[in-house]
Amino acid sequence: MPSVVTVNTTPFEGQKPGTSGLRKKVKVFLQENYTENFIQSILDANKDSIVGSTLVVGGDGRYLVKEVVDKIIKISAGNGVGKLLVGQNGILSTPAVSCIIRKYNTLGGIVLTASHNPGGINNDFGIKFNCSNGGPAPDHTTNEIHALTTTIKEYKTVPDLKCPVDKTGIFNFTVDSKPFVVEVIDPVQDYVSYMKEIFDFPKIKSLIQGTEQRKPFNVLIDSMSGVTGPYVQAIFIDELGASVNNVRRVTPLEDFGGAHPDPNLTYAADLVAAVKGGDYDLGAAFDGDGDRNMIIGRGALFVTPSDSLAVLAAHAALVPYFQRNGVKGFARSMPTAAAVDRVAKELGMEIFEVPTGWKYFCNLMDAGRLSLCGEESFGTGSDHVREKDGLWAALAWLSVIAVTGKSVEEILKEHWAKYGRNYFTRYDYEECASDPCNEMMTALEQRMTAPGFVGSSHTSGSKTYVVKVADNFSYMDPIDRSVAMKQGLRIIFEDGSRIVLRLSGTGSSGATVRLYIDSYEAKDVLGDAQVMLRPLIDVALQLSQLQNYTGRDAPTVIT
Ligand code: VG1
Ligand code: CO
Repeated sequence: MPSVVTVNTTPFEGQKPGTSGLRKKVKVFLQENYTENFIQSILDANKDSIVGSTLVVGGDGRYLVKEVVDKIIKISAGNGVGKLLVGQNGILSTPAVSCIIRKYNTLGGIVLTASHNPGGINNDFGIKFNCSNGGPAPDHTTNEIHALTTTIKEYKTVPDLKCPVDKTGIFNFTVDSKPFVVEVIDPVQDYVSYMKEIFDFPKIKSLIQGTEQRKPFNVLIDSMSGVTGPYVQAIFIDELGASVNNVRRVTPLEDFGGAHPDPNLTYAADLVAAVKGGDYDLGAAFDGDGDRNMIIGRGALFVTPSDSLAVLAAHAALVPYFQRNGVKGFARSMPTAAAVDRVAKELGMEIFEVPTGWKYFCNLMDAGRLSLCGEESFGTGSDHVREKDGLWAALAWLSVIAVTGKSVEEILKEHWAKYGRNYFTRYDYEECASDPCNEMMTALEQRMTAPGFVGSSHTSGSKTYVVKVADNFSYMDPIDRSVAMKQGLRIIFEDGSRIVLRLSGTGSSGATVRLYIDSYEAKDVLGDAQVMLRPLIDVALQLSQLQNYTGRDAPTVIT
């Protein structure tokens, strides 16, 4: 009979979860006891309810997922967990983990992913804990996990417990006379049947297959060699009748084929080129763990995530899930352009502005005040789960198209004509040196908060902007009244235009600077965002001295 072994260990520095879990280079996780320490600390943070509990375990298929699943099985057994629901081969998308936690009322789940960061031995890995509501652990829980990692002395494991995860089935073990169960589950089944409840699949199917009156709506769906491949095959090919020519990169690869599994115009450039050059009506791509999405229309017309959220909010009533459950409110992260705010106003709906990171939406959803929300970083979702959900977003767009009979372009242009347009762009400067970036943020904050800054004028070309508000964003959760401070520097001008600057909390080394710019136009809605926003970008670069501090004269990624 396998039995529990207690292993002595010492703390590692820096096991502090960021915007979405602990993300480091694979080689960091490969250090002896590094991964074990963090898993033990997750279980210790739940120590009052861990014995006999059920947890969900799965990841995005990247390098190290299988090895870490095996460690989690052994350490869970060592800590008295009753049952694990493990995705076959360790595969579960992030939204699927959230769906399964909620469906089976588990204590939570452990998600193995570094999301949109590259994979492989020389790249990134990540571990995230989700709570019983299916959502990413809130700050007080991740702070507790981090505190535990700084004092850890031992972990408990069952080294002799061998559990294959390459086939579905129920595996019963007895560990020191107590039962321990591993159920290896089909990664897609629960999620796919949930999507069939949320959306009208027959309607989307007839859109994709066409009818006697209408030619098929030709989609190109790109899984970027991430975890959504099997979900895309099950949904688009098996359920919705698309052909293999409608999907690409649907086999999950440990290194994502060497690519950056991030669905944006830079890293999904080949999807953009394929849609531009081909006869496609809609293109969609998802990130490594399946929570992000990019939507483009015919000719590769780009839908900014901020607009995507607003369009879906305006059409939410067309989705069967919302018809049954009602639409209760909208939200966006602070850097996300305020397009959805205008829809909320029109519909008389509550709207919330939260810090960056999906965890900040979840309390509002649990309290029944939020149905639909999004982030400018290609995250869109609803209260059907407690993660953003890439495939959900693509299906939501297809639903709107199926019901209205309009193209992506018509939908977007009609939206702008009605509500006006929030031009938006984000500049990312990836993997800069940390110290100068921190200095830049400190210097800018000092300048912004010095007397006289509010009211000051800033000119670029023919445009002059007058500062109305300048602060480091802080947020009080309306439900539990917890406060998140220092969530990004923002300068809001008299005309409503905004400059936001923050440092990424998902990188695994160095610093990534994100500069967000947005500006509203009521009438002039058909311009090019980069041209329209140029004066404001110049003001932001002048004010922040970003090029001096980072030594970069151009961003790594422009969205
Ligand atoms: C980024 C995005 C944020 C998103 C987070 C996790 O965080 O800006 O909006 O919630 O990634 O997304 P940061 O701190 O790097 O800006 V994912 O797809 O990595 O789970
Ligand atoms: Co992701």
